[in-house]
Amino acid sequence: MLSNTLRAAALTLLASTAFAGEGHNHGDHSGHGAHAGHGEMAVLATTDTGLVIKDGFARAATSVSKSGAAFLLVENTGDTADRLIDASSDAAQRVELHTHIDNGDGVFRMVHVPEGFELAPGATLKLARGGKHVMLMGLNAPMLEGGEVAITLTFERAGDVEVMVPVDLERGAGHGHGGHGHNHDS
Ligand SMILES: [Cu+2]
Repeated sequence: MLSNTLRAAALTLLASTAFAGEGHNHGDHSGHGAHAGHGEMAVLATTDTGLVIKDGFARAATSVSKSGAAFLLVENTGDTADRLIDASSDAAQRVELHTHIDNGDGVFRMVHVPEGFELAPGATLKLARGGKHVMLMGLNAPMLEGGEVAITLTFERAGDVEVMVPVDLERGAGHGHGGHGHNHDS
């Protein structure tokens, strides 16, 4: 794990923006905050089976956060169903597929989804703030603006697909957000 740590540190050291922060939570209690502000629909990877992985980004609430999350879209342009069943990354000690569920009282709670997310033919799986996401627990290095996180997505049918996801700390933070995480300097 040490070499992983060094690698992750090297990646994130590419970022030059320093920012102060407080708290260490995942930051997404308020749910429907995912209005993409300045997203390009960059394609990160495609598979022979017709999956198109695009529009990804990763974030953590602060520079001292112990965890972060990654978000992206997976479009199934093929004619066979698939399923996103796992994710892994050297950037964190533990990586899980998560979603948010509403307890019924308006409070959203993150839960691990071990069975993963279905990908019907023609459907687009959306991992977005306030909803499904790749959870990165125990970050090996701070997640800094301008950095990148390598994430391997495991699909039931298409197998492992590695994507490089840019760190974007501001994305989706402008609307319906709980109020934490507005700590960037610029
Ligand atoms: Cu989570």
